[in-house]
Amino acid sequence: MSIILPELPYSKQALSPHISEETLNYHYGKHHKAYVDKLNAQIAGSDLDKASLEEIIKSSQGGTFNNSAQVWNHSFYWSCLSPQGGGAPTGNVLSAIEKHFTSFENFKKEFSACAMAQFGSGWAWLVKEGDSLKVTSTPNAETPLTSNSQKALLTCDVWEHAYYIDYRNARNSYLEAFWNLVNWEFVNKNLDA
Ligand code: MN3
Repeated sequence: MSIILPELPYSKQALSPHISEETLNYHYGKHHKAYVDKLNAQIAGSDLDKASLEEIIKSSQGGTFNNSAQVWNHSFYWSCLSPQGGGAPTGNVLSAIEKHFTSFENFKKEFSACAMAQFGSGWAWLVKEGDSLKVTSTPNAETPLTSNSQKALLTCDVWEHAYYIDYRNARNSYLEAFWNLVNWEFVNKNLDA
């Protein structure tokens, strides 16, 4: 069984002007695809050949971990974005955010500050931990999926390849654009699951 590159949930033009078609051509079409291709080469003929992506992530280290976790993180990230996204959260996510971060504005500030503070490549996350919500970041390919206590609700890719074409080195401008795309319906699904 090989790991499949999932279809993007929208067209490559759909996130423009916040994230351009050119960025998606590279970020999805080259970076995400390369993680899938390298992972398939690494697991071919090994005992992970028939494992699910989640099983591979939880049982591997080194290059196999990095590629498999990056495949999962990117698929999750694409689902966190939507051309119909942005604005204020709805449903249970709104009440949970107001409970744990006082207000949506305050949550945005904390999440963006966490994303800015991640040195080098990595990911910013909103996770559910026990009965609480928490903002956190991970370096490189690290993912809450390997945590026994955290469930990922929302992520933002802060590897430079996520924003360099559209915003050069200005991670803060990319983060401002990110808030126009957040798919709160998906975040709600993760919270309620
Ligand atoms: Mn990326």
